[in-house]
Amino acid sequence: MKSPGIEHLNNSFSFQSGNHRLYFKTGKGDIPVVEIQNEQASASISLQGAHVLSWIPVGEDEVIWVSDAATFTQGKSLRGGIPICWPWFGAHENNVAYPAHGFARTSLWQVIHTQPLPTGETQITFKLETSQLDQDMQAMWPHSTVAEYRLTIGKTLTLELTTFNHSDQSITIGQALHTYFSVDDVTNTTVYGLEGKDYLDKPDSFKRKTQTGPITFNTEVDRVYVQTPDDIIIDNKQRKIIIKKQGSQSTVVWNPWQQVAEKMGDLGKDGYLKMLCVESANAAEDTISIKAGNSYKLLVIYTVEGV
Ligand code: TA6
Repeated sequence: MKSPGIEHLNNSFSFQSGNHRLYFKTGKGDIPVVEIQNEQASASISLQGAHVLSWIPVGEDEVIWVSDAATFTQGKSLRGGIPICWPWFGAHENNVAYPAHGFARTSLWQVIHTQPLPTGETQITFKLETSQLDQDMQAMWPHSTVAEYRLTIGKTLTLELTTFNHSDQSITIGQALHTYFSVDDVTNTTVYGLEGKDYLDKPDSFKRKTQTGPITFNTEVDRVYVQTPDDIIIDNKQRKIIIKKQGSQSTVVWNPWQQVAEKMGDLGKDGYLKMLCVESANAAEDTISIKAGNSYKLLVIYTVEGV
């Protein structure tokens, strides 16, 4: 889909009242970006992938990590932020030539609504309609499906991804909000909430294992924790990030560690020490079946607490 142009976006959706402001600009790689400022936070979201690039609650440091070496290219994924993996997670089940994590993160999303809320937060809603994608993508996903993504930006960040099945058959989706959290030092970071849960260990041929105790980081971690709908806490000594979720059965935890990061080439120097992905997902055995005419919502709320 073609970008509607910054002027048109600003005419249709920008607003400013006092310190509350939302406007569009051309970002890196000529990709439109929406900038949001209110009394509780600021945020920046790329229209390609409806990809959150920054969220800074007032008085806090940046919560979202974007690699120094990230490349911003139309139609290509970007290292960092909050990529939306949809309508499948990881490699496609039947065709490895299809893009990993689906096509939502590399597609241009439409802005359909913006609103200053009486709470002082800002709301913006994006939409991706598969019937408007190019032929190649429609061939990969021949089901009439719409994704709506509503973000509420304030002291907390609320992300709601709703999938509408407009086709006349059931569909099965995999999905993740593949959030790269900014951490001071991943070796000083602990993830709580997955103790005793089963996970599929990607670096060990997806073997099923059980988590003992909280998760700490001193090697590559690339795991899909299944049947994990409960809250997660990332504690990196400087602060805690609390992840509350609904409609997310899986949690993916990923840090590539040094060797894999070097091969990937876009994590920047020692970038792997500064990031941690904790992804609210429906993946592996937790994919979601949506009947014809029905919808499914994944809801995630992030809060930051200083310690
Ligand atoms: O969510 C974890 C993961 O699937 C890892 O296996 C790792 O490859 C990562 O995502 C990044 O994927 P990407 O396609 O963005 O390079």
